[in-house]
Amino acid sequence: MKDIDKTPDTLPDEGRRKFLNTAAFAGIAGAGASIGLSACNSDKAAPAATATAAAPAEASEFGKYEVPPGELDEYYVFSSGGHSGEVRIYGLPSGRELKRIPVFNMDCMVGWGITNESKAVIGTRPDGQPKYHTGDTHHVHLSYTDGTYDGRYLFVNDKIHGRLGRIRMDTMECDKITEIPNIQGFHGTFPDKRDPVDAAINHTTRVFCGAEFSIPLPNDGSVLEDASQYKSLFTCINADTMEVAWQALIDGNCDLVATSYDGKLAATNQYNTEMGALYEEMMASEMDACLFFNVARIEAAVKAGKFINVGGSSVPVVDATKAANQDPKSALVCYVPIPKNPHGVNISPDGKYYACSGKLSPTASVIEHEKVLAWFDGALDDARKAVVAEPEIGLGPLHTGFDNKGNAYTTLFLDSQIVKWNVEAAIKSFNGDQNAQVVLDRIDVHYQPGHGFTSMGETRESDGRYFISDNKFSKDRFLPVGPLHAETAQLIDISGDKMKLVADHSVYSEPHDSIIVRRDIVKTRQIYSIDDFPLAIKDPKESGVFRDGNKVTVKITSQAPAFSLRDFKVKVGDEVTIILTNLDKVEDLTHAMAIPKYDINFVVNPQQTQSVTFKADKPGVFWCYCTNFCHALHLEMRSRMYVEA
Ligand code: RUQ
Ligand code: CUA
Ligand code: CA
Repeated sequence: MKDIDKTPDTLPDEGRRKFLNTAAFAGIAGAGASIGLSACNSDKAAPAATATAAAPAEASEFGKYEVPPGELDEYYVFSSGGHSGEVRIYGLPSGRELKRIPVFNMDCMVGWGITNESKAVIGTRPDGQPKYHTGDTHHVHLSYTDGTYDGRYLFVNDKIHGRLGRIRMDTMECDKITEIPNIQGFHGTFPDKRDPVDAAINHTTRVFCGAEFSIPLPNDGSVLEDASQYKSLFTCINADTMEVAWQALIDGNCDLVATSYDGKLAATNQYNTEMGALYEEMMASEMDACLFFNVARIEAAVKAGKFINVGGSSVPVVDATKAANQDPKSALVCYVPIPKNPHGVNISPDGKYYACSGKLSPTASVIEHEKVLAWFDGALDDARKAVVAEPEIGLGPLHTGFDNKGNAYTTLFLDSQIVKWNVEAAIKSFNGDQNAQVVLDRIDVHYQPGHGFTSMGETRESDGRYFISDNKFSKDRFLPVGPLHAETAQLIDISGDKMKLVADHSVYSEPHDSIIVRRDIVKTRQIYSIDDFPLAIKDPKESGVFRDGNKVTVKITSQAPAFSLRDFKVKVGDEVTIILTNLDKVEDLTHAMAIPKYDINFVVNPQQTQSVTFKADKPGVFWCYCTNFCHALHLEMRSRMYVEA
């Protein structure tokens, strides 16, 4: 640490990069060293903004990537919000943040976690409060039709509590949340792209979910310390009903997830084949694996009753452990050995290859889809032979995005770089062609990239225009804001031979993964249909206070700048339900209702109905006011709740 302490506060870009790299590498090399993969071992205060990577000569071009006032972006970026438990939307190339969609978190802006309607989606405890107050979103993916985004749904995982959230894209609101039984650390997720059996179903009907942390099954306290008895499950959820369809018991753990374009395979990389409980144990062996699930065979096994149930759950669990799957011709899963603690598995837009990077090995393994299918047919004697290339690309490779020209772009965490490499050249080189030029370009990013993704790159319509590097450290890139820096999403133009860094977008901590979606794919609505809400109050004349014993329903409508009830009276001890319908039909004319001391704040968009239920436990006068600026008389838009003692 002494050397680090001597590090000057202001390092030029190159010096800082080397320092980060050395520090990070020292962590890996030293057995038992506590810093591991972290590069964040400087306890220095953030330097004032100093470094600029761009050469001045390039500066004049940056205007090309700006979006002038009044003009719209070309792409949407959907991004997970990490600790916040939300999903975020920003525009590209501008980087302008457009919206945050609450999913696993509470949000007063919309009343998520506060209204009865949102609580019904989130799930509640017996006292009516949300079951969980925390979330950890990592991976976002849209539903597919014909191998490209169809703009119906967006799926997002919650790593902490093992939940999958679904967002309907017309209103960009979460409409379903499913908690997966018997897992912990739900990390990778991916929707399928077509049905493995029925060729007529060419859209998403399943979502696959990988459990990263192995646990005792059942996790009821009967097994605690003995990690050799822990297990992981790989889960399939029905994308339409959002019910858990089946789970597969595996050896080792799951990390990220990918799906094939033909619907036949779902993949998960695995960094803990060792089944260690401590990180030294998890990096003990030279090889881990990438698993490929044969979806049709698993579902046939479920149909044939070849499953068990675990931990009191009724979900069928098939046996996808190695011991039970020795014969490829009947195997439910194929374990492809991959070097050391791989992270990330991504499929190329032509559907032919998976890239699975080593993290602790400087390699990307290229796995050929057809070869995995051949293994399942008994035509490949060794699953390792499905690996058709394994180029050395740099240190700490994590995630890979693809363009439309056969090139891959992999984030190098330790090198703080993006490396561009050619897949076919890597295969040639693997086969002995010494002239094959595998690595085509490298570019510095700032710093320690995690996810990286290309525009439309997870679809057949990958367009090769942009790459975003979601970096884990930003240090000197933005004005310091205290100990936790803003994160960076760096925009790279990949349309030419050379990658060009064209923008540093700051992002609120901490996006894990994002996708870049062409704007024509996303079709939203601005006005709800009043009939979508069973509780809707369609006429202000239906407003009023309706009492049934000590249960009181207050029906109110809003039309700028007034609520239909100027006041309403309830009694201490009543269980009060307020139903509010916004009768305004004008786009963007949203109202809201906040009630001081009663912890209530929610919005109603045009033609939307929302409700809240609470105990009237405080007597007095309470101003119910509109919190969304809606009209010149917005401040005057109020009602009074009288609570009689
Ligand atoms: S993981 S930095 Cu949660 Cu997406 Cu790879
Ligand atoms: Cu209605 Cu402000
Ligand atoms: Ca390992």
